[in-house]
Amino acid sequence: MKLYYAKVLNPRKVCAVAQYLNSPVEYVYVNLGRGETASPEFLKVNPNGKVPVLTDGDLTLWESDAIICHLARKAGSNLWPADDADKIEVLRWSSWNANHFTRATGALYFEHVIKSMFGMGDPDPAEVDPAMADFHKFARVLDDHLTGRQFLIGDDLSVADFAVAVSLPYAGQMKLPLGDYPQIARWHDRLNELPAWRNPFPPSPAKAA
Ligand SMILES: N[C@@H](CCC(=O)N[C@@H](CS)C(=O)NCC(=O)O)C(=O)O
Repeated sequence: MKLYYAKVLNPRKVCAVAQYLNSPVEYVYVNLGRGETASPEFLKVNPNGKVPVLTDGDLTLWESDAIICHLARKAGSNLWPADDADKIEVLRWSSWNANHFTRATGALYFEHVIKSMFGMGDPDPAEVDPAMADFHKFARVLDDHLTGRQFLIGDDLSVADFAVAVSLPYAGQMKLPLGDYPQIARWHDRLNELPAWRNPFPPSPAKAA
């Protein structure tokens, strides 16, 4: 398997799952600063021009949430739950995350992290303020859900935890007020006990795509 990645948000969750599972992937670094996602070679792998992408034999899979489910299922790991009702829960939280929670934190990540990484200017309050309002709205939902639960889906770690927590390692840079949400902070502290979560990326870029 080949995993195309860059050291940014969505590839982070895939690299973390691959490291956690010891998945036999060859990491292929894609240099966003050099615009490599727009190269004709890369667009053949992912016509969306985005990382991450996984290739596994004849299968080419884009979308980080699909990739982490594939890696977990292939490894026979209960990160991809055995129970059908729990699989629906994975779908629910992944969908909620993409449409609400990480939609808000992703905007904050762009304003506070990506703009500074690529010299794109200061955060724009017109983008930051509504994203922060959305963060509060959906963080309340997440915090309430986590009350009395160790992980998102009961007491077992699943791919949903990797998906929904993806922006939290950048909370400081993004100025997320996690102190207002003690259950989220406690849950993320638990994820931080995993070496794969703390250090998801391979040691050095292997080669450009
Ligand atoms: N929904 C996609 C989002 C992928 C995405 O937005 N990737 C960003 C990095 S986090 C990217 O490749 N940006 C580079 C570009 O757009 O050229 C997923 O979850 O995989």
